Amino acid sequence: MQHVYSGKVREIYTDGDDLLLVASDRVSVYDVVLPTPIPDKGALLTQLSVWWFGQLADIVPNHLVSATDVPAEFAGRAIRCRRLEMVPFECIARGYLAGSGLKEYQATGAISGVELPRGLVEGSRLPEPIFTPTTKVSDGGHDAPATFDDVAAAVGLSTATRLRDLTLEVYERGAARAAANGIIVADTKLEFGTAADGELTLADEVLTPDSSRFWPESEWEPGRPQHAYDKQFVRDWAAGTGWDKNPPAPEIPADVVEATRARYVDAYQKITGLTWRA
Ligand code: Q0Z
Repeated sequence: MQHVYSGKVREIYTDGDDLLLVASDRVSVYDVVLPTPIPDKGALLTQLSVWWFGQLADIVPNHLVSATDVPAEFAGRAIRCRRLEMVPFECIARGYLAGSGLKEYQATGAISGVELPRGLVEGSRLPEPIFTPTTKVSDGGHDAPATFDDVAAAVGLSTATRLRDLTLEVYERGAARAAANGIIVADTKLEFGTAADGELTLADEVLTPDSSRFWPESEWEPGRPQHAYDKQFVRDWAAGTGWDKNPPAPEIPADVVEATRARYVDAYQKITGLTWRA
């Protein structure tokens, strides 16, 4: 087993021909990783993603090999997956206006070349979900918007069309399931790759609160920043500490850790209908 990549909160190892994607209990705010872990966060996100792979299997094949055949030290919070030739774009679907999409809309009236109606505000629901890919920036910088035509120029029109259709189909399936249980999925980021047999394959993690914006439906109010389903307690606490958002971040108090863990459990349970192990 060889460690090949560290993200802010996840790691990648190679194991023979396979990859192991390992989710930690680390949490970040304002792009800074906090020193205090959220117990079970890595397992909750991994198991939610695994559940989604099963739910979405009729739409698109995925990279999952096993969620149990992983080293004991990573049990529950890692997957074994097939190593793919990755598509060099993040495939993002948006149903609501937030984040970099909001910024782009405010500056240009469009996101990734998709024209939107005037008068939308932060948190607005879009007339219909849209495909807003970004190019991956390798050195950890922020991703840059790409248009559908950029994707088509890189991978061909038929693959680009398939990526757009799959991304929107996965988003619509996921957003509908979450909405039925009080969670808005404002947007989601998908990664695809090509398997040895040439099949377009869903990779990475899917429809988790780390790869998507989850909002509590009961608190949705367009015209202001929305409350994050998972990290709102950490954000509110961080804002109240006077911390300047530069590393090192302060330790998270126990009550904020517990409230945040409860939100990850709640999102897992609401979406899957399963009970999280105690
Ligand atoms: C996913 C990422 C993570 C940091 C590479 N099946 C695959 N084949 C080849 N490459 C990847 C995958 Cl999933 C791949 N990422 C994203 C995941 C930590 C970055 F766990 N990078």
